[in-house]
Amino acid sequence: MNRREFLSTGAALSAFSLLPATILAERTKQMNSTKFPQPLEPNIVGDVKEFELYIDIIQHEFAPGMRVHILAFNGQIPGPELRVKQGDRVRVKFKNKTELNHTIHWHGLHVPWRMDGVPYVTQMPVMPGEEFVYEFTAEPYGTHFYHCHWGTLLHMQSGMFGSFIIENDDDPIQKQFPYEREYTLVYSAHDSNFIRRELNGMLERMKERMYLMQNGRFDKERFALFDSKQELLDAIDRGYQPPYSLSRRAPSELPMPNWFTVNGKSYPSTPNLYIREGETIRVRLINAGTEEHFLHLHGHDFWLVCDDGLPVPQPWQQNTLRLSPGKTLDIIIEGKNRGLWTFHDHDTRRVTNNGLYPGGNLLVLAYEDLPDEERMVRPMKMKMAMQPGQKMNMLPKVALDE
Ligand SMILES: [Cu+2]
Repeated sequence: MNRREFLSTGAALSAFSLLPATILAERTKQMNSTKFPQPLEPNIVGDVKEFELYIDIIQHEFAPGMRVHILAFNGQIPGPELRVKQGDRVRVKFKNKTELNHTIHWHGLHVPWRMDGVPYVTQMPVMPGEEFVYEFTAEPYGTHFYHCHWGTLLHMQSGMFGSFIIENDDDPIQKQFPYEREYTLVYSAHDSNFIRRELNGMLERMKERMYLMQNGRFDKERFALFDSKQELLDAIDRGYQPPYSLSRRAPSELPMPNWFTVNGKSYPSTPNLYIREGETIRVRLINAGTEEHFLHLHGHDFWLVCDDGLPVPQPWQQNTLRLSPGKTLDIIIEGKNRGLWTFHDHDTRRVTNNGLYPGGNLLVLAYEDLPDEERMVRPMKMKMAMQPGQKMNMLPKVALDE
């Protein structure tokens, strides 16, 4: 199949899966419920909610037929959703099942500093096979997330992130905009070539390091591994050349994301947001990736109600928002204009898969109570079909000013 044929196949696929009959089918709706972060059940130990998270390497499918090896919390990307009440005592037992180092950082939470998950600042990295226990009180209220803080450029885009929702029984958003359903959407961007190359390289280096450690021949400097910043500075004074001075990687080798995901999936596998006429829904948006997203909703103005988890003093309406890396925004959508409406990045480079449109973080706001007569669409192939003996009097131009 050449590139032109592939593109036209892509367009046909897009049109097909956006048909109301497909998107509103009971089977599609059932499958859709699995496309959101699944909440992790805590064990209740005394007055503590105890969660168990582990990290391992799995094979994951961004879109049908596109599989990559990634780092996944509890076998999922994003990791499971941790959802607690404000003021809850939380314990997270984190087990590292990979041959790489990791930590967990609680993004937006006010944890004691020793629980902040920054290697060599607040704790030593959690080494292969090791376990680390995080414990803190859930503060403040709102939409937050967690992610690995070791080798973040690789580890985050490889899948090490998940939503962390802190609820309040006296929810100010629920009071102002009574909503029945809510959805969590975690955005990310991935360079699949970078992930493959770097993960393989890291695993090779770790194998060598473990071997040398077991044989008492491990050399800290060779692996750029120091116990403190001072130890590194002292080594440099003695003539040690840190990796960055040897220019291991050119700026052009920095990742160029070619996959843009929502909840770990790219279109056509992205989740749909179902709504009914007259219903109000809350959508929690989290950007766990490296790219800025300009999310635009067709046919509606939504309310921006929370910024970084904090309720904004005066919610306001807009139809395009800017979701910067590390930011969380909560929006309220009111079901006032029935139909099927796309919700996508207006930086259209991010609605592609491996450079081809359509793809990326394109998703649909779908009115599930759309009347039957509005679900009918005349299929493209019937429209295009030529009658026998019919003559085309207009041939399409295939090239312009070439
Ligand atoms: Cu990690």
